[in-house]
Amino acid sequence: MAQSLESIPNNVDLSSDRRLQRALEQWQPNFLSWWKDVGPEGFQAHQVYLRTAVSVETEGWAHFDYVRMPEYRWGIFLEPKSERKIGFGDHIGQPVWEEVPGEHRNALRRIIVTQADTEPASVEQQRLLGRTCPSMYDLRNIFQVNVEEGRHLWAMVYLLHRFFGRDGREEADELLARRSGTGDKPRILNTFNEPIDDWLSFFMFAMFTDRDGKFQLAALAQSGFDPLARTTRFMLTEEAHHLFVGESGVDRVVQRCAELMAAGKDPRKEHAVPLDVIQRYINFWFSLSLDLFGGEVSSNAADFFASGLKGRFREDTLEEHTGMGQTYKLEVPEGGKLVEQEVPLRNAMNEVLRDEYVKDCQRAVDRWNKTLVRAGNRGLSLFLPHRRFHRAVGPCAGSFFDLQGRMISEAEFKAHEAEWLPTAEDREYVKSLMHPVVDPGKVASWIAPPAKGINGMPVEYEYVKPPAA
Ligand code: BYC
Repeated sequence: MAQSLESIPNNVDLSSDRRLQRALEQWQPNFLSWWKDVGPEGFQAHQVYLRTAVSVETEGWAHFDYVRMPEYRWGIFLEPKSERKIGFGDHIGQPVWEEVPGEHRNALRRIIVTQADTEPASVEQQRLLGRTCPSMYDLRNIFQVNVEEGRHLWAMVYLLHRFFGRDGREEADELLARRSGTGDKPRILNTFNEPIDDWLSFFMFAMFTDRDGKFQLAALAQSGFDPLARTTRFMLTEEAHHLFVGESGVDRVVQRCAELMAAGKDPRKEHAVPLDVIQRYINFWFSLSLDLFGGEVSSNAADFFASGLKGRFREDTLEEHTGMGQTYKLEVPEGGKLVEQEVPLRNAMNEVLRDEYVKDCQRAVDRWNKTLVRAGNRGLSLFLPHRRFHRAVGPCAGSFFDLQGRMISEAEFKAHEAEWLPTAEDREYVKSLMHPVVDPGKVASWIAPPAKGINGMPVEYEYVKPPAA
């Protein structure tokens, strides 16, 4: 029996809108059966020490307790209304919209559906990982991420049901019908169809792909469509934990490798991940995640900005908000070489957001490099490949570049591919390390223990309890 809607925490006064309530009541059991079918496999009856958002107030959004995942209270939260004005684009200074303006309906629906689609996709991608967790702490963390992606899906489905009538309801149903990685009904964006079948990939995904989520949500948090802005602002508070899981997860893999190297040992012989394999995983997941920002020059992006639907990262802190009369310089491949192009700034909004993303990724890589040095390794470092490397979206797709972004021939790329991107052997080796470690406080051979536990609990706390016999 599905939970009654009244038991779903919400601050949108659901019970006062009977039509909406009925529509969501019809969607809810389908969500739960989707969760049971393609959510975390083998752990649906376990008791997991989870954070549940019960309100948007500081003390309400981080309530910790043991929960069985299908009973997690997926709530609908929007930050409170304020007297905001549209902060950028052609409608700058006008009051924000509380309803969808007819002329922006299609664009908004498309943005919301694209955002929404990534949430269930990531749960599907990660569904088998519980079986090979490197520690109980990590097991709990992946489940936390999974239930919150489920909540983010609820957040977007609420917007579709509330503001897009029948079309919105159909889109909400489609969100449960598509499946990551399938040929006939794949997820919308390419990265969300990639398999994630080992924990190094999961940490890379949470580091690089979830970080696209941070920047896209931050751009939507500026939206002139206020319900979207208020929803995404609250989602960002949860997103921070996902990024922590990714960044610190990779850091612990680097730390284990670094400590072994500093002790004169071969990480491979000690069942850890060698540095060159870590680098190839970075190259792969960073380049894949760069694609999620869309093409470098995009009329969609220009339209989204002009119409006030999607701003820049921290738009409210910038000095100029129309993007008019300004240009952006970039190098694109043309006729077999790179040529400099100067495009109107509005058309480069995807690239502007990607710039912020790259800076944030570099900060995390700098931290991993400090970990290498702290363990006693000099002269070794990890790095981000150039943003032209291994792209499948935008003008660089179809051309070949090395890690420094130099244009090369396909033959040259092929000759170096095994140095630059994970090989079948790398993937097999990483998979061979994936044995479950579930004794509280113990960790797998390939990763350092976490620095501290969750919510003030010790690292050896029993974060996941098996179902009662
Ligand atoms: N894969 O004008 P263009 C997250 C399509 S992650 C496949 O260059 P645009 C999360 C594009 O749709 C954040 N197709 O790009 C993370 C268009 O198609 P049409 C998710 C792609 O439209 C981890 C064509 O190529 N949120 O939250 O300016 C776990 C030309 O497009 C891709 C959002 O994405 C791709 N990678 O920008 C859980 C925010 N890229 O028109 C969650 C909403 C582009 O030819 N989405 N295309 O049919 C958007 O703002 C935009 O749709 C995009 C693309 C930034 C994705």
